Order: sequence, then structure tokens, then C-alpha cells
Amino acid sequence: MAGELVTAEMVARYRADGFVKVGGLLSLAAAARFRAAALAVMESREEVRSGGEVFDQHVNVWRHDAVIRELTLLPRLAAAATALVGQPLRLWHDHLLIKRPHGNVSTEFHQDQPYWPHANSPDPISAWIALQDVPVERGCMTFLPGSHARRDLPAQNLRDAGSLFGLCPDLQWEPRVTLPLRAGDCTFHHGRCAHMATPNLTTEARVAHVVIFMERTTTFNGAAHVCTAPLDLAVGAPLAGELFPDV
Ligand SMILES: O=C(O)CCC(=O)C(=O)O
Repeated sequence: MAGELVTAEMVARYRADGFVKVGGLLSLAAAARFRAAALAVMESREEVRSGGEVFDQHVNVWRHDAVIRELTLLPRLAAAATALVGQPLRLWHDHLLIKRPHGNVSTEFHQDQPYWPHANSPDPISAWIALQDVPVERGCMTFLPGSHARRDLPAQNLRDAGSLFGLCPDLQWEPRVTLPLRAGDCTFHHGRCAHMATPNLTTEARVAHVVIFMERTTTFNGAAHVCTAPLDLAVGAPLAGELFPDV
């Protein structure tokens, strides 16, 4: 199944928990090559930098960087995501999320989908790819298993540790799963699975490349978002075409 990356057991675990770890997506050499390309993007594209003190964020890098495009459009990545979701997918966007050395700031618990201007998308999925070893001390991800069942929540503030739990106090007492990754490993998470990332306490930048896929049924709901703002879309328009390619 999916070029051996994803087994039937992993699919079942993903659907129950809302996340799963997939080891060995990239060789060490490939991870190092993509990391070098990511750091070059960070140095050269000041204008797309955002994310405040939590991380440096570069959105839709695949559209302008040939090396990162290879990673975003990697066929086995899309095949694994498709197997996990069980639906044909499109690319929503990619982004590089870089936690600077000694950044010391957590990405606080949040769900992703409430940030997105999407309708008709019950099961979007993100791949979070480690481009160097990411132990807990460098900013790895922690997930709340089963929290993707909470489809009713408004957007939460990823800079505020109390935001998700203020909306949903019961989730504070659920078990948490923290997943350190080796270079080239990745985690997949559902767009409604609550997650956070630890601070980077180390001397090396934490470089994660995140690729987000949505079902081909996804339409624009009219909400503001950096990826759709320039497009002048009508509410109800499909998110499709060359900017949101089928994968
Ligand atoms: O890497 C991080 O700091 C957070 C990542 C995240 O929130 C995501 O990929 O949805």
C-alpha cells in the first residue's frame, strides 16, 4: 500500500487518532539537500516571512523554488496522504516552518482547519516533514489523540497556551502524544487534530516542511486567507486548477 510507506494498520491508527508517524520518507542525503534549499529560501525571501516569534513561515514555496517543489510534489508523499484519507486529494499549500536556534517559544495547541477558507472538506491532511533530527528539545510535534472529532470549534490562537483549552476544557485532561523525529521522517495529521510544537532550545534551526492536502470536493467559503486573497474567488468556487493541483 502507498509504496510501502503506509500500512493498513497505520491507516486505521490515523483514522482513530487523527495523526500517525511515518518513518523514512526521505533518505538522510535527501533531507539534507531539502534542508539546504529551505535555509536558502529563508535567507533570500524576507518578504514572505511571518509567524511572529513562534516560527518563520514561508507559504507556497513550491511555486517558486524548484528543489522544494520536488519535495512538495513527491509522489510517495501524496500516495501516503491519499491512502490515509481514502479520498482523491489536491494540494492546498505548502509552508516551511523554521524555529530559529534558541527560539524558546512553543507553538501552542490548535487545530488547523478553522484557519482555512474551506467548505466541503471533512478530512484535510498535513504532512510535517523533519529536515533534520527533531528531538523534543528542537521543536517536535505533540498531538491530542481523537481531537479531530471536534469539528465544531472556532479558530484557536497558536500563540496562546490557553486558547484551545479555554474553548474545550475537557481536552486539557486527555493524554498527549509527543513524536520526536529523525531527519527524513514525517508525521501526518488531520486538519482538526489538535497539536502543538515544543520550543527550539538547541543551537540548530529546526526546519520542517509542511505539505497540506485537501479533498477534491473542497470549495472556497469566503473567509480571509493569505493563499486565496489574491485570487478574487466567488464563495462556493472549487479550489482547483494549477494553483491547487491534483496530486
Ligand atoms: O511546526 C510547528 O511549530 C507547528 C506546526 C503546525 O502547527 C502544523 O503543521 O500545522
